[in-house]
Amino acid sequence: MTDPLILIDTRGDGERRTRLITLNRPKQLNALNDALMDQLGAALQAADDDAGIGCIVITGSEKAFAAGADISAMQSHTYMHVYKTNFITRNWETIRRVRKPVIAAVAGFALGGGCELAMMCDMLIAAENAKFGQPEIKIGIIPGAGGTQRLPRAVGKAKAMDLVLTGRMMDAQEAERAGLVSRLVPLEKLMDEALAAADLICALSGPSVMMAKECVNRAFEGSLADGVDYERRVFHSLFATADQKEGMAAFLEKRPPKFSQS
Ligand code: DAK
Repeated sequence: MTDPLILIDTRGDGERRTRLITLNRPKQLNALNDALMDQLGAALQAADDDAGIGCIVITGSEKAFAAGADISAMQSHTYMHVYKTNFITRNWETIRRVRKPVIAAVAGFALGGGCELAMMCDMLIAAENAKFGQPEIKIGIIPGAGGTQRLPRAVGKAKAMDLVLTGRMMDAQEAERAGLVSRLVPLEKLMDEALAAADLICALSGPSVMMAKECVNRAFEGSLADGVDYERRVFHSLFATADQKEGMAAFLEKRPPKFSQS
């Protein structure tokens, strides 16, 4: 029996719980091969479809979140092969379609496709030993899963150019200063912190959480004016929900809200 490429667990004890997905190729530093990405895509889709799940956490090992796409699987590919098969695009796109929040809990190396995967998540919580980079240039390629696009949006052009052109790694402290990382925590606290954040999200109104995620993502994809208009429409629409009535009533009555997810 071979080890599963990802481990799937459900955490928390509220009405909606957290799906914890652990990348599990520790000997290869969680190098992301096609089979692993297929399984990750299926697990993300299943969590998104499950009404009992409110948030998803993706993590790796203490040594590596993921050291990139699997170089041994790519080395012999030809241009015609990668072009015709739309190389590994299919199973890397699922995460972009997930509507529930996805938190990356990153320890150790997050390089190449591993850094890109972390950047595709909605929140990035890093352990103090995390190291980020886009080292593809050192093996004769460039980032292929959005690294040249998301990294500059996260850390600005200057630092993105530095990382993409030299292939150097940045440590967790530099990544936090640059705005790539939302929280930096000691390694031993990483999972507690990520799962506690997920628990908080699970307890909220799912529809407003999904709409908030959509709106923040709009900020990266359109103009400021369009984004603000979009946010306004979504904001108005939330007044049609039971959870808005309940959330505000609970505040005024000085009690915790009981969201019906509707
Ligand atoms: N692929 C395959 N194996 C890897 C790997 C990788 N990316 N990274 C590490 N490994 C393997 C090593 O070969 C080694 O295997 P054995 O020799 O034990 O069999 C084992 O993991 C342990 O690694 P090391 O012995 O090298 O460990 P060290 O602590 O000395 O070094 C390191 C750790 C992370 C600095 C080093 O392993 C390293 O530089 N790894 C490669 C990092 C890298 O270049 N990553 C970028 C890969 S290219 C796309 C989507 C994604 C992508 C492209 C397109 N589309 C959607 C179109 C992504 C491309 C990439 O990520």
